Amino acid sequence: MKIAHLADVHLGFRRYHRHTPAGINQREADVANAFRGSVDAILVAQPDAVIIAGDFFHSVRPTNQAIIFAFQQLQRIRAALPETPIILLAGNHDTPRSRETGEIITLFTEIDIEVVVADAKRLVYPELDLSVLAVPHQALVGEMPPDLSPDGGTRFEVLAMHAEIEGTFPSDSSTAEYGGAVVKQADLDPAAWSYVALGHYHVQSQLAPNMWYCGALEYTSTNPWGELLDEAERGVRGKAWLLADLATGAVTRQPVPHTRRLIDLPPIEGTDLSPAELDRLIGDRVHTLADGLTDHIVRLVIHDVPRHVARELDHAAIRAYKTEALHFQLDIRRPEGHRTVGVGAPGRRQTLPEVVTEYLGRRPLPQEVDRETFVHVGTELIASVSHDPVEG
Ligand SMILES: [Mn+2]
Repeated sequence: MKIAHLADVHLGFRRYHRHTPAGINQREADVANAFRGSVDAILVAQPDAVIIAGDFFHSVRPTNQAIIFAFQQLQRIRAALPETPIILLAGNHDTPRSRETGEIITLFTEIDIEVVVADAKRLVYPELDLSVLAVPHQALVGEMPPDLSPDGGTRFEVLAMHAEIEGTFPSDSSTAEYGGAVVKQADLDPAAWSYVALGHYHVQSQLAPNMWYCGALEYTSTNPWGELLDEAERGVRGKAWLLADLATGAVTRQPVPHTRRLIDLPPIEGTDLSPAELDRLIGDRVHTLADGLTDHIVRLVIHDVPRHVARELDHAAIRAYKTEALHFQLDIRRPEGHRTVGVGAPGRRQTLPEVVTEYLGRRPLPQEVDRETFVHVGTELIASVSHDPVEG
């Protein structure tokens, strides 16, 4: 009994200003390719069931292009594996604030996909001796939290859920997606289940022998650099889905081929350096990349650079780096006195954008304000201010 466990596909995600020759945002194309590649691998693996644990689309109203692409890819699985249950549950990104809006993912019921959008639903497949309790985001934010226990009717019992399991995200939670439902560890007994397939956290992580966040298929959180740090801390590199064999308990990582490379260059301590010295160090860092900047998403943080020094940098060279890379983020930070020191993980100072992102993510909002948009706009604003002399 093998389950393909995917989550946080975020189809329709867009970032940066580069487009494909066909005029599609390059990151949207990357995210689509990551899903297409995963579907290719699912067809080879021939699982007995496919679970997509929420955030299939990046937004409640994806573009027609994203919807058509999603339909085609799900249809490929349906056609190749006609008897295989495909279970798609809604995450916080898939769930409209008003039920009147409706969930686009319900469209896929037309090709015999089990779509679970509001209440938790127990799906039973007697021929597989399998039951799946599918718990979408909406089910966990209502007044009556669902009972998260198996019913004991089948040999294999799977819990699939889109939520934050309390206390399992990194202490510096800037990589966590905001707006997720929180489930207390005490309300969940993984040992009672054959497997627990989680969605919401974008870095693959194992919470119990049989309980996993499979992670996103691409870097689609608001803080991809934090995702890289979390990956390093967890000994994970890159993006993948999971193939869980419920009979043996073996869970194997299925890497997404050709994921776009994100490169966080070693930061520069800018204290007391002249603009010319900084220009040289920036060039040195960039030239450590054997295959150059082309096609990569690259960040270089420089600490402790006063405004008047940043202004004198070689902006023509910096513009050339920006033109070459898919995205080159030169993150120049002011001297200590101007920096807000946060409460991040030991040894890592929270940056001002991180502090702001975290605050906006927690701040109570009127119901009609979309949290993700609110946080995104605030983060972009603070980034544009702190990059002022270089970006402005
Ligand atoms: Mn997500």
